[in-house]
Amino acid sequence: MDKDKLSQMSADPAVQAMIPKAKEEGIESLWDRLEQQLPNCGFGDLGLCCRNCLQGPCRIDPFKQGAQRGICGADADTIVARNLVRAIAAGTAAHSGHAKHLAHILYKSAKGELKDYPVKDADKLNAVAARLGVELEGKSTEEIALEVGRLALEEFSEKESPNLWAATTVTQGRVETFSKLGVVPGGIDSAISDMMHRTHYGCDADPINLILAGVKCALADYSGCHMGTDLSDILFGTPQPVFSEANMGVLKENAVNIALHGHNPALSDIIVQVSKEMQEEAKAAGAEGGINLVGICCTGNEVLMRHGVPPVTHSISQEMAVVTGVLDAIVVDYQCILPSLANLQECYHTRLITTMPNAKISGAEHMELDEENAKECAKDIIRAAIKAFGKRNPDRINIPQDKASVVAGFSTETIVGALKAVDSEDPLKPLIDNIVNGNIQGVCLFAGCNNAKVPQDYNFVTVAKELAKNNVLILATGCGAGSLARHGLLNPQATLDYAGDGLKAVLTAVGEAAGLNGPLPLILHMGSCVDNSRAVDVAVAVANKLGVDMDKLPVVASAPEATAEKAISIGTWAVAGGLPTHVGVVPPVMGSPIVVDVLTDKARGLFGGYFIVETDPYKAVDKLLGAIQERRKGLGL
Ligand code: BF8
Ligand code: SF4
Repeated sequence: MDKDKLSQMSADPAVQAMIPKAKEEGIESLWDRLEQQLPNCGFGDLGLCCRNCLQGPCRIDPFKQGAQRGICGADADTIVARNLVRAIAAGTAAHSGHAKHLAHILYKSAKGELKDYPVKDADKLNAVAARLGVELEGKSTEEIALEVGRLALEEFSEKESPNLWAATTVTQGRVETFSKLGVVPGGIDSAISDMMHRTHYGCDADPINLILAGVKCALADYSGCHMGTDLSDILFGTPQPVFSEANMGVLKENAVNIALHGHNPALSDIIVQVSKEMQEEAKAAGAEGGINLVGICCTGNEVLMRHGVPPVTHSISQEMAVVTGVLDAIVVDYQCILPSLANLQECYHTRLITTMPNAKISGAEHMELDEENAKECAKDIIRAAIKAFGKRNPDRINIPQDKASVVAGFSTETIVGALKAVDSEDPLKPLIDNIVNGNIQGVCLFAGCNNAKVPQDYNFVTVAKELAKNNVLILATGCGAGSLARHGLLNPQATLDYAGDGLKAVLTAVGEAAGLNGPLPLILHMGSCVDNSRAVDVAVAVANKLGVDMDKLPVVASAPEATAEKAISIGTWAVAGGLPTHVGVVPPVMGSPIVVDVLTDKARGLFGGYFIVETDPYKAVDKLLGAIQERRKGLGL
């Protein structure tokens, strides 16, 4: 296949090696389907198609007089705003559904109903409980867990008071801004439901009112993300620095390769735990290398952060992991799983195993997680993979050798711990001093997915390298962190190769003080997409220490290859949180001048944050650096 064409699909050499193999073997890939879909519908692209009632679909033609309203009279601005906020609601439902699942597990576990889910990190439990106002004195871990589980579940329903997870984790200044604008979320599910109500036929037709409600829902999404992080840490442990590798070279020909894919650690963490006991079973089946667990997408991030499980690939290249011919099973929970994985079973022995009642895929085998017998379930799933190992087709095997070393596990606690090695009394001081003296110009959080419209990883790698060269400290989550990991940017060598002098000096000083024998990695992996909340915690701590609000900090965010509706929710709360937020693909809002104006300009007056839509990565770098410099100037730096 033509080299140029391949590099238009993915910048990852392992993926580039697998695409032609897939072609030869007659596999239809995501990129084939992209071609079949092009050109995208122009109305949908602009956000100008409405299907919210049975009279439609209605489309607004921006170039044609006389078709400026849908049948009911909704205009372009209303239709675009409705579509946008429905996407925010969907993202919120996904993130918070994940958190709610963990809240049920914590609650039932505290009642003694789930033996396989004990509290693993009591310190984190106590810290979260104290933040939520739970009295700790004289209570057992189970009693505290019960209370936190109950409070978490209450956060979903109708409530008068502000959502605790949002209210207790942002700056006072943000609380005031959100109160003034009427966007303080109460119950998370109520916020989602309100979004569906107001976008129903004949309801909210004021684009500004719709967008503000969308912001409120996005802040409920933030609560869900933060809750997801907190409860995962309580149940499965708060991540510590961990060494691993990333990309397809982590697959082993002589081992049973099992990919853990989706988002929630509820099953995947248990699989990691029991896999240790099952190595002999795998060996007895002829797999000398035993069981080799690998990660895909955010479930991959969860098990990387806590156990060092190496990620094999992410997001749009998930099919290509199957094309290697050595993946024996893909075990999925929910979100970001390509249904096409089921079709690949026609050509490869790889078993696709669904495990959640709300994410079945036709053609896949369903082995539902029974939380009361989680370890047994996990063992059954591993046995299914061991069986599949014997069915490999030797003619189909080709493992790309690409892999990069990765240091992950940068929870807020890890970062503060590393800074404590420099100043045990006042850990944030070294970070702030270096921002003030300019060694660190600012901070950028990379988040979000790969997108088939962008050569995979190209925007991530280009923007990250340029920002690092300009002494911007980089944090990353989600498939963004995965992308940067596969390209070798999450290790100390990358710091030496790509960091500007100031950044290099800081990462080296902190890394050496923390006993790493070298610098911290160029980019700090903070976890999965819900773990964007960890980055907020760091920014809030810095803002509080400096005595300014979030919208004054030289902190920016970038989702240069965003795809999922969840990314729209996160981007919206990042903007509401005061951050200039770059998106590298054009979201379907361009059909409404009012919506575009609010998101990219008016938001700034209301929240301090705003969207930067820029598809050219080099121009995006200029804009992000410009935003950082403007903030520095505002702080007198
Ligand atoms: O929640 S970055 S493709 S896996 S949505 Fe999905 Fe996007 Fe990946 Fe993580 Ni986040
Ligand atoms: Fe058309 Fe209005 Fe129905 Fe939307 S809600 S499909 S614009 S009639």
